[in-house]
Amino acid sequence: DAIEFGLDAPVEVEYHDSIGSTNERARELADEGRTDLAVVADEQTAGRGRLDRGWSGPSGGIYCSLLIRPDAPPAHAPVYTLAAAVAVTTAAREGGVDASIKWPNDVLVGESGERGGKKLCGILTEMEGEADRVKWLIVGIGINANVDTDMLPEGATSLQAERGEPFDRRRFTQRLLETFDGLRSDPDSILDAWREHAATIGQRVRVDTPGGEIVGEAVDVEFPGALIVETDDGERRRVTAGDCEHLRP
Ligand code: BT5
Repeated sequence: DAIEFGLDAPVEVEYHDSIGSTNERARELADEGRTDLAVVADEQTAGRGRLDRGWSGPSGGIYCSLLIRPDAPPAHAPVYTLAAAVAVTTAAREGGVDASIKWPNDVLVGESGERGGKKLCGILTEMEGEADRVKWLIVGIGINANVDTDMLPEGATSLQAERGEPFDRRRFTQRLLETFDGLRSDPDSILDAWREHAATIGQRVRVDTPGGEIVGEAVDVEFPGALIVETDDGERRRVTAGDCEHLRP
């Protein structure tokens, strides 16, 4: 069930059965001046997460990097991470898996359950700016699709494990690319869709930010992707980067 066969995507797709990292490959294509394409693989052997963390990429997954050159300042980059999270969540829900987004870059399943959500997907957005404009932007999306959970780190889940049967990875990838394509030129629609698909809004959260830890209630998201947290002393904090944990009441 390789993704390649019969994929009907809104952008050009470069497909690999196995690759080190689709983000690395997309970067090579960016350096060649290319744009509006997706690098997609079934297996990744040297996948990367944020902050030098790794990403497990067993065969049966969907590893996808979108290369775009939006006419936008570098500061707008986070909104494309939100758009990708919406696209993954949409495709998962269409397939019967009740996924939701954890700010900023995770898609979880079972967030409303007692033990908290399990990670289905992670997103790594990389960018180069040039004179106040984005030169290239790569949105790397790793989805545990038809993968056994014992191939994954603790706390992870897969589409197949959640539904009890394999997903059509081609269809999922197609819906992912279509949804992202439909959102990417309209930041307002991205934020609206994000709020609709997010688990984080309304939760009590702890966010580890470069400037220290913030605890409070997540009340909204603001362009280009900042989380608004109301702390216990009633202060409204605007968090632009960090790792977020949903706290159980
Ligand atoms: C992410 O980082 O969640 C971003 C992952 C992006 C992966 C995609 S795959 C396509 C493209 N090519 C790449 O090389 N990368 C992108 P972060 O929030 O830092 O989370 C990383 C952490 O998630 C790790 O430290 C593990 O704890 C956990 N993890 C690793 N592999 C996982 C998996 N397959 N499923 C769930 N959790 C995983």
